[in-house]
Amino acid sequence: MTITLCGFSLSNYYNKVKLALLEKGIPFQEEVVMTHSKDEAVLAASPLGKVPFIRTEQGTLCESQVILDYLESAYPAHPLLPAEPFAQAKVHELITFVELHLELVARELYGQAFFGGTCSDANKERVKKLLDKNIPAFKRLAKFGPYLAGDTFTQADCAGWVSLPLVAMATKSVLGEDLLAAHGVEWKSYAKLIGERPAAQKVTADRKADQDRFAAK
Ligand SMILES: N[C@@H](CCC(=O)N[C@@H](CS)C(=O)NCC(=O)O)C(=O)O
Repeated sequence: MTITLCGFSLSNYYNKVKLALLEKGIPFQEEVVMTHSKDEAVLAASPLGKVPFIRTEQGTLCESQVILDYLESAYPAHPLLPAEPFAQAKVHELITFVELHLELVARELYGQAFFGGTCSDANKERVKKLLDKNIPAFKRLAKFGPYLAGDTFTQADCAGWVSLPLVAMATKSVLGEDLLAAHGVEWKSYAKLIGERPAAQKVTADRKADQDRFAAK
């Protein structure tokens, strides 16, 4: 059974799935698909035109967390979730905080931070207010022990490693302050630790190569 990971390597959610595939040692191939596609085949796989999605012999799946949970059930070797149901739910809880309460909120800033757009003052204020509430809440749950959910690398690290640096960079660039650091989240040492893993090094190398190709255009 071959898996095709569709999307592009500058996407944090694409890299979340890619990191999980590499960590689990699942063979896969990559297919470049950009966002906002009008292609019927892409929309059939990812109706909102978001990336990533995967193609499997049984069909397609979108939404990175859905994909990670499918991979976990279909390929139980090299687990990225604890076997015990409550511990498993705690990992999912952390992922929800990273993605729904931090990344999705900070995403409002990405246009200005990374793509030359502008964010209105009202939006900046709204985002700052939300993150000032959500980051301390995340901090109460995150263990950094040294991994997000404790002493073992899990799915939460696939989500955290790709998204926490973006939250920090976007807030620093647009709000003038790295809000994660301001609230005492030691994301830099955490990102360094995860970034030393061979799977993460591959994700980073591929992203940088694509960034260079993109800049050259
Ligand atoms: N909840 C989705 C989020 C995926 C997502 O937002 N991907 C971005 C690229 S990093 C995207 O496709 N953006 C285009 C859009 O939102 O229309 C997931 O976990 O897969």
